[in-house]
Amino acid sequence: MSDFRDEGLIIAAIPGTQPRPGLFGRLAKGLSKSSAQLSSSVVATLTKRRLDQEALDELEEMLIEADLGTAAAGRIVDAFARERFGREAAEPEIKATLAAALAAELRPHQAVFDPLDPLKGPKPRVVLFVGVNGSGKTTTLGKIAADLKRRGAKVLIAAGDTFRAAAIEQLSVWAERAGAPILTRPAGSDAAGLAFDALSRAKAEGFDVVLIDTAGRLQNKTGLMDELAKIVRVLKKLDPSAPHETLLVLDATVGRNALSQVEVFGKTAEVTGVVMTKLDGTARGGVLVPVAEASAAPIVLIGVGEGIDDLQPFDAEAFARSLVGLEAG
Ligand SMILES: Nc1nc2c(ncn2[C@@H]2O[C@H](COP(=O)(O)OP(=O)(O)OP(=O)(O)O)[C@@H](O)[C@H]2O)c(=O)[nH]1
Ligand SMILES: [Mg+2]
Repeated sequence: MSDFRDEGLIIAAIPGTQPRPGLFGRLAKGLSKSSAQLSSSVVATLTKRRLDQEALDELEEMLIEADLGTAAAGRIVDAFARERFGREAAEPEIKATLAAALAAELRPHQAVFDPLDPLKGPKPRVVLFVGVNGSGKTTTLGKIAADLKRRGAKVLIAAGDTFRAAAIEQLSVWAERAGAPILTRPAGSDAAGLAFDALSRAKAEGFDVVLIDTAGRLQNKTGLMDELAKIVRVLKKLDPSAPHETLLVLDATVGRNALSQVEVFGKTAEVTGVVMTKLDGTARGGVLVPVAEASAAPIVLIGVGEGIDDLQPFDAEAFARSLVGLEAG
């Protein structure tokens, strides 16, 4: 049995737990730009028309334009070709077929992020946040801290982005909002040293989780990548199994550029889960499909807004239905 409360936002995907009310509504609203684009183009092209080769070719083109990638677009078109529509397909059938095909693409790539799962190993659990500049690392860390605190966990935040003073201030605001202590060092300090101190303190004081922010790093800046490797090395001196989770935070608004980030960070850091943020700010939410397929690590969380409650567990079924503008299943 877990010592923690079985309710919350980001653990809603765990069987037997209570999702917060309104989760699907927030998802649908967050994805409204993407669904407006995708469903209107697909529905307009296919409704009241025979699904002949020409229609299927047009569908494939649209799916590729919606950033789904050629491989997934091909398989989704195949699913449409197998479907025995009547002479003319109606909008609800088209949307349902598209949602089912999208869910089939995404289902193998979803997983639950739950650092409080007692089966995962001894505490404290260390979660490292990595990604390029501005992808949403600090915001995601803040949202997760708030959720873990609400579930009754003892959470320590480490301001490992020692690059900029503003980054430390931003994280301090999140720590206060979440009600979690934060360990900081002046800008310019060694990030690995701070991570070491944070884990030492967490072990000594019986924390459940340590959340470590890092500086946004461009994949081609080897200096910053080396610093990331150093943080990992130093953590392992205290706990060879740390970091237990390394979350790669990706910004959906960059579209297919996210794919190269998956590749580079997958090589450098042992990424255990992907977080896709800013899905509310883009019509390119379909990019989650090729990202999920390119990443060795599963998609665990999605960001659909800047607020403390705008982080959700990734649920392939719900995501697929929202993306085509259908109600909760
Ligand atoms: N609309 C929206 N905005 C988001 C989301 N997640 C993060 N943001 C915003 O994106 C901006 C950058 O987020 P940060 O969390 O500072 O990104 P970061 O990766 O820590 O950035 P660096 O520390 O500069 O590398 C902020 O203005 C956030 O409020 C989201 O899911 N939706
Ligand atoms: Mg940051």
